[in-house]
Amino acid sequence: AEKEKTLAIIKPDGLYDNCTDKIKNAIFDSGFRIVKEMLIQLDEEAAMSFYAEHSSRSFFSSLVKYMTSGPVLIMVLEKENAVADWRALIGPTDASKAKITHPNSIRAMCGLDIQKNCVHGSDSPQSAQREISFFFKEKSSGSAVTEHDEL
Ligand code: YYY
Ligand code: MG
Repeated sequence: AEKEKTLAIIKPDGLYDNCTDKIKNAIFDSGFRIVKEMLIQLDEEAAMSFYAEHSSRSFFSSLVKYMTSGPVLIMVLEKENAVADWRALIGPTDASKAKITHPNSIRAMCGLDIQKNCVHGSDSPQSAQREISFFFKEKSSGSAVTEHDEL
């Protein structure tokens, strides 16, 4: 069947301690390939733009502050049914609830609460396309993008 791509982000709280390794192991154990990755520090403008759909929500400014509080690891993941399978693997938004209802999920494993939930996942194939091109523009020279042909 067709391979699909999705956008994953390891958020600032997921880049502490051994969480990055745990998350990457979960990614590989579930059959995803990391097609692209880059470690970046989001500025306020980028974080606001990425989460624009939430701009009217009460948590927006707090979310932007959190997402700019340290580096994030942006990844393009590929496998069959990547979008839905990655959402299933990360678990519900509220990591504190995930610990009870989805104990094997990534957010249960490495997240803390509804804001510090350690990872992002695109919520639909359309979002995935938009979010991938948000971070990985067409062949620009001098970008920090690392491309892996084969891992
Ligand atoms: O897609 P997902 O990340 O699971 O949740 P969204 O509803 O799209 O919210 C995006 C992001 O915003 C969430 O990962 C944490 C944060 N957030 C929050 O801080 N407080 C909320 N009540 C809801 C979401
Ligand atoms: Mg979302």
